[in-house]
Amino acid sequence: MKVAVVGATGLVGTVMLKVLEERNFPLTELIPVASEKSVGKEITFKGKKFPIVSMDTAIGMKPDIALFSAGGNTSLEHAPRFKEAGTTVIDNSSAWRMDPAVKLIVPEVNAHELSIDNKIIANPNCSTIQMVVVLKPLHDKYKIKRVVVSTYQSVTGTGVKAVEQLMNERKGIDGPKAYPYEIDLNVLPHIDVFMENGYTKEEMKMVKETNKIMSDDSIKVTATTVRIPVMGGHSESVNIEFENDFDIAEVRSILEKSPGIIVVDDVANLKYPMPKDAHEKDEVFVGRIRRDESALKALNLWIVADNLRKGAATNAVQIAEYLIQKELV
Ligand code: 2RA
Repeated sequence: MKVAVVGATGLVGTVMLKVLEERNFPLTELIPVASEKSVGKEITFKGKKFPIVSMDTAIGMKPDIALFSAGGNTSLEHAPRFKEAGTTVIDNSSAWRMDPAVKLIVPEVNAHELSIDNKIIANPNCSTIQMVVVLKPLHDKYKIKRVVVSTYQSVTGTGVKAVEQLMNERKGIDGPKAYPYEIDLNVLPHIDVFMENGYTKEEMKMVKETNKIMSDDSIKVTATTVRIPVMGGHSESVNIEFENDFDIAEVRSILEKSPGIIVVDDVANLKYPMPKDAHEKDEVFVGRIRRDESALKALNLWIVADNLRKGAATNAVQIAEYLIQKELV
């Protein structure tokens, strides 16, 4: 399997390479792709050095799969070129996610939708991925009416510049700014741009992507997404209202048996999911499982995952693994 990683030197691209290595992905040739300024440099993969090549060179090499994490504009311009060359593209940007002709995939939820005809596949937004992994088994059992989610998102979701801003502020030194305000000892209720309806683009991604991935527009979703000064991953407080009532012990049992989920829920011993524990892990961690006593048939959960792994790189690699397993590529 010839695999291109487009954006190989970026935060997510670097993690994609790490995940491919860790999971011993069945690749026969690796094609790292980055901007012109990086062409000619080398990356090390499984102890071997690989030269970074240009987009045109990579397309000419006709990879079987191209994992993209290089921004929406790059993906809009070049993903169709890879598709023309016979490559299946799995794109981490938001460019294709809401295109009705493009599948938006979280393997634990809707990998079954994939077919050999899907040559551009969209990887959902990190904050959406970790939430729908948990919603899916509960929706199947109790049918979800409404979801209210508040997120607490790592600066790594913004990128290297944001991490540098946080670390510089910690050291009391000036430097490049990724945010309009200080992020250290602060929180910003503002991720991406504000829309006409007063929501941010990040919040509307969670709303629209959830309905598309769950294939159910009847699920009402509202979101408040917040940036916080942490590194290890995104955390989410999720309130779910169901059509049908539930038993807490059964909810816990369903989640414990669901793919990709680890339940950490023992408050008597102060056991609950935290970004520090989710960091560099591929699972979605769920805790603080409790009935919402203010409403009928409603549940509160706390969901944590590494946004660079399950929220981006690992989910994309898992899609690629599924395509190979089902001989769709
Ligand atoms: C963020 N989910 O956290 C967005 C994009 N990675 O900034």
